[in-house]
Amino acid sequence: MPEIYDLIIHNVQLASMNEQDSYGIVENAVICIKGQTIAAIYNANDSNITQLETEESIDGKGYWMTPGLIDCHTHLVYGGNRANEFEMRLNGASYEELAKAGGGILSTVKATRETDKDELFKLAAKRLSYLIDEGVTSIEIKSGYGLDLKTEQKMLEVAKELADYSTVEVSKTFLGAHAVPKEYKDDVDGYVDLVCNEMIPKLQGLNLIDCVDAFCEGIGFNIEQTNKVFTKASELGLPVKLHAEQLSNLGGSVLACQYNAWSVDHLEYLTEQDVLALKQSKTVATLLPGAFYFLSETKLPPINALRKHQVPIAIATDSNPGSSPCLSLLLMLNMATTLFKLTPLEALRGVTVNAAKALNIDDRVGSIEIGKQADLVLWDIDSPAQLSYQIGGNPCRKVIKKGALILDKDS
Ligand code: DI6
Ligand code: FE
Repeated sequence: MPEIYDLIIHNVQLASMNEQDSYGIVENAVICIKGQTIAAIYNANDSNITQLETEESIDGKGYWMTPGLIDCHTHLVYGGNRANEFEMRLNGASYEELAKAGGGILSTVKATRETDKDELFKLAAKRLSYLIDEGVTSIEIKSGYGLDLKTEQKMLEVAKELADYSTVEVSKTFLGAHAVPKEYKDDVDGYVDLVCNEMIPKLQGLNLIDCVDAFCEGIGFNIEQTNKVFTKASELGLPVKLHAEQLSNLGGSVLACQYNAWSVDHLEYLTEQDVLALKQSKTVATLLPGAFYFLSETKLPPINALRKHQVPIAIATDSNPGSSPCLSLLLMLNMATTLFKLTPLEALRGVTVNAAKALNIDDRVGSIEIGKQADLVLWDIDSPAQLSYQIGGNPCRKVIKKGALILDKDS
């Protein structure tokens, strides 16, 4: 008796992303899905192919298929926007000056505190829909625009509800140490204590934290304060990641590696010495070309050193109202190649396999392999490089999440 599959997708060019140095291409592929899982992959010329039986099938029309894309660094839940500050910056004010003047992150904190949960949800769901439209099937969402227990909780609850509502998977990151709230303006250590002793334990108790993050920066938290947050997270068995080396080098990446961080993110000011620490760890280097671009940064992350030492590189939107108001992961592929000179293969690995590593979900998503979750995207493109090359004109045609068609632009 031949096995009966739930779904078969045939007539696709497969970029499986399951090899280090290639797209892992299978021409004229047939993907067989059982439940939520990839059960078999064939080439249409295979002799067994005639025996396949299935409940449902999709003609892939010769489209390319990649793994569902993964946006592994976003701040998608927030109130308001900062188009006004954007305008001020263009009239001469710097990002750091705006932050110091109580603008920047704190103006979004004010707006987020004032926005009720339903409205926050609506705003974030709309943003998420743009990402899904371009093939995103897993996403990370950070808190960090509440900076008090109530609002941090509200943000993380919205992130959790987005997962149920949208069918994509959401990894929830607690970023209480994102900025110092005005109530603690003169007592940063007091705020760090609040984060460690109250927020992390309570929010973990509510099952709202998958990972703990901090902004280790001159306008954020110093190494000692970051270390305190990481110590607490580790005591409670929570993994960590870090915003590090974005505007200066404080040594956050080396610290994060000592805690086996899932990733360190931004990294424009990372040194080759820091890269060696990454090499010794499993920590992923997540690059955020949208923030680099939007802040008109000129210091490039040390791409060649990361390459030389084979540190896995992920790419994400950093979607946030201040430094990367970006709702297109495909645009990040383009910027990763044009601004950071990643190859199209490296860029695509950055939003598939390596992004999965950065969220510690690479055992089930990030590549197309038998036994992995059927998170798949069909693209109307002539080659995988076109995903990085093309600017605009979204070529995504179908999105499949856990074996179910969640978006179909051909129907
Ligand atoms: N680094 C960033 O790029 C964002 N947060 C962070 O820690 C910026 C957040 C904002 O400006 O609202
Ligand atoms: Fe960020």
